[in-house]
Amino acid sequence: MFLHFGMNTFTDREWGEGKESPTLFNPSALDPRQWARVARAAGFRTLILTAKHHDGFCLWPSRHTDHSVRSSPWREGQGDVVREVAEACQAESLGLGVYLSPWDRHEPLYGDSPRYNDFYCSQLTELLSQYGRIEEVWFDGANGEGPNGKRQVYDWPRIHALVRRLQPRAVMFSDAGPDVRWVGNEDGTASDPNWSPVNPDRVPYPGATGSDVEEALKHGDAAGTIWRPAETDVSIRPGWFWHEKENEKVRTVENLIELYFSSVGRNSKLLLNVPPTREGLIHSVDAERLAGFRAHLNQIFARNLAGTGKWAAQRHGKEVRYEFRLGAPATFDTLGLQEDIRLGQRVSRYRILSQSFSGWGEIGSGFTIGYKKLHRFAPVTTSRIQLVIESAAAPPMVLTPQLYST
Ligand code: FUL
Repeated sequence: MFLHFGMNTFTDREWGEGKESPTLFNPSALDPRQWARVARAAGFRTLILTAKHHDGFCLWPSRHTDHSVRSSPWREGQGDVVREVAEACQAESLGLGVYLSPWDRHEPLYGDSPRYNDFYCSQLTELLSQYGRIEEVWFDGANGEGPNGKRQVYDWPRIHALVRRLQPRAVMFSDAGPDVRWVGNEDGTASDPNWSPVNPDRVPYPGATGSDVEEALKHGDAAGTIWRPAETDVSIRPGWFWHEKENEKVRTVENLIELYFSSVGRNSKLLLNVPPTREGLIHSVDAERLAGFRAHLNQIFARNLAGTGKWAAQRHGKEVRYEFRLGAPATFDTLGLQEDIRLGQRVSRYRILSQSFSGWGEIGSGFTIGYKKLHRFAPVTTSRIQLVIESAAAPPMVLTPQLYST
């Protein structure tokens, strides 16, 4: 779960300018434990908090700037949101991730490249050394400076090395990875094909632009040399931050299920943003939707009708044909495929067939599978299904299918 919370929560904006007075930050009932409970009940594993968004206001008392919670009236300047979130994650057995915006509209050093890089690394050091284990570090590529704005050249090799040294198990996210890549849009849809391998030259740094960048982010590369799976970041509301007027625009349970199928169901991780309110709580509407989302997912995936059976594979020239037989005919409308990704990602085109009294009929088709691919279709009743791999980058290794009835 992504949590956008900070100065913008209090100014009702999406991008602050960096000139906001810290006195505006004053959540009346901040309770990260409530965020963590909501997240855990909904099945999330990690909370990623905007420790600093583009406006530069820090949710922890950084020693390197006054523009932080320390200058706010909240907890009389003694508070630390990052610490409270870290403790809540620990208490609820969740991982913790941090978003530290590279673009900083408040910090005067921004644009003075070497000095800002020092500043940024100092802030990162605080976040990565004071709050226990960090699962993910999120580098946002956004920059709204425009052609006449400040120009900051980030020292990415140094930044990456710092994360590796301080939190060797953390994954780093950005357009350009290095570990997890942006999926190329913010509407919650991964593409097909979606290769986890990438050719790193195509997106050389976070925020890189160019005609090929979007394609590279969306699809990855069949022949890529680096394993960099896509992460789909999307908000449960129209904005990333909480706005009173959007309380009526929270995604419905149905829409959240769509998101699940268009992200997790297309070989991507889902990073769903749920922004806390000005009080410092997850709003009841969002909490309700998330509970409904979990209940619906549980219902869909309650029972895998495929049991523990195995595929039988046969090669027909260039094609590999997998066949799966059920002990008795079953009715299902959702099918999950997975490759054994310990051996890499290989499948590049396939069709799924089911046998009925009138013969074999197609119930789905696609390009890549990867870690997970989910298909939904009108209910079929059958005891035999086939997966025809029409092309693959190497001999395919597809795991037993999963069959569900919703
Ligand atoms: C974007 C930012 O500009 C948005 O404010 C938000 O943080 C989103 C996740 O990334 O690049």
